[in-house]
Amino acid sequence: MVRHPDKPVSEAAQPTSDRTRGRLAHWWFAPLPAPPERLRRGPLRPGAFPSPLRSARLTSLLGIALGVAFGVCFGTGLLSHLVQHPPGWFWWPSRPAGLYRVTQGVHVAAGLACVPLLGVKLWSVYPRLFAWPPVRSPAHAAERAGVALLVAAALFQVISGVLNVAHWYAPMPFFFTTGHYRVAWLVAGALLVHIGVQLPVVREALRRPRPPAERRRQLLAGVGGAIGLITLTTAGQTWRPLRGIAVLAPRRPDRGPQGLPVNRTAAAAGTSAVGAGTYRLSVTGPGGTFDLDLTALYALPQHTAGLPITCVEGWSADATWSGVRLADLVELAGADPRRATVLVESLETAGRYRASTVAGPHTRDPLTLIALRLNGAVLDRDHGFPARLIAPNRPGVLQTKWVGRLTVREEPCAR
Ligand SMILES: Nc1nc2c(c(=O)[nH]1)N[C@H]1C(S)=C(S)[C@@H](COP(=O)(O)O)O[C@H]1N2
Ligand SMILES: [Mo]
Repeated sequence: MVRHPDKPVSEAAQPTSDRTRGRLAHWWFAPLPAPPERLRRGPLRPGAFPSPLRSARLTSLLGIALGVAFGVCFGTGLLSHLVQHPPGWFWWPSRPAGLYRVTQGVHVAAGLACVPLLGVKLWSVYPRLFAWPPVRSPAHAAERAGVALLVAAALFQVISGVLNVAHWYAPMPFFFTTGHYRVAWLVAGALLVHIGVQLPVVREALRRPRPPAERRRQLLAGVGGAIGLITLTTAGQTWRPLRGIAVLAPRRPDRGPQGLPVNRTAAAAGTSAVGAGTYRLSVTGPGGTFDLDLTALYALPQHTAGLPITCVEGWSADATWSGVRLADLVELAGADPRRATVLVESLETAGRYRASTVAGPHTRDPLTLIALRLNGAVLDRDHGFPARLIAPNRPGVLQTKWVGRLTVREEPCAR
């Protein structure tokens, strides 16, 4: 909505700054010359889009639903980013153990719900691409540019998110996580401006009496049905009762070695040749450095924890792990687990997820293990044989496999 000043401001009566502002506003809202009428053909002619299904009311309702879905995606996505790249002020608890599973599941579900919402919303407004005149004033041009940016950024988020869930990285010539995170801020900014501009229009559209259009209601029901269907056919990648109908989900929680999906295989990580006899876990702490072989690790008290692997891509799976408590190893290294941070490094020499940091609440949590066994058997190579980290309430990317080295630091005032 572009507001024009009601009356020309009487310049002589204004102080200088007001006068400049008045002139600026005048220029900003000044009508631009309309293009020649003979260009009004095809989609540009009046009445080119006669569908009675389109209405300000429909567009407003879809806009509200999209705003909520994007808000939820932004909040849960920002949280996931903070958990993976925690700034000094950020604190993430280790309990409830399945909390990240819920927040990331909601992130992916809300993102998938955006697919039909965004599709129908764009369908409901695309005739405006051919509005006449194309630009009425500099203010109108800025508004259109803002909407174009919002649409482009929103499409980028939804498409890149779906590609990531589908493990299809070929069409993305950038690192997914960084691109998806940066463009999220672009969407958030453009969306706030868009809401500010469109709020009066939405209020007006929703105040008007509801039209008796039966077909419009069917359209909304169709959008709701599509969202329900997408949710039902993907939720099975994390919620076992629905796994039988998870036709749209690329992962099933029970498919893979030892009944668990694999993110990166040992062959891909170059860790297939690690031998049980030659394996050493190197531990460095305030007390110095020592090595533990598998016999020494099995000689330490063994504990069992039922914890899910929760991939940021949206799949997750419950499993039963057993091995050595990280807190016990921290104590052996001469540090207090209540105040220690542990750098966990993989035998994998390259790769984005070859190391992770375990801080405060996760270090001392008795459920945090250097796991040696999974679901009742020795860890499969693809799940991190001979030893992998598993901790409660952490994204999968931080559950380092093929652990070769622990570096323990005592933090003066870790929470
Ligand atoms: N060293 C190493 N550990 C890793 C990864 C990796 O690429 N390298 N991938 C992580 C990711 S993204 C996930 S989701 C989990 C998956 O564990 P799984 O393959 O045993 O199911 O492992 C994590 N640990
Ligand atoms: Mo992952």
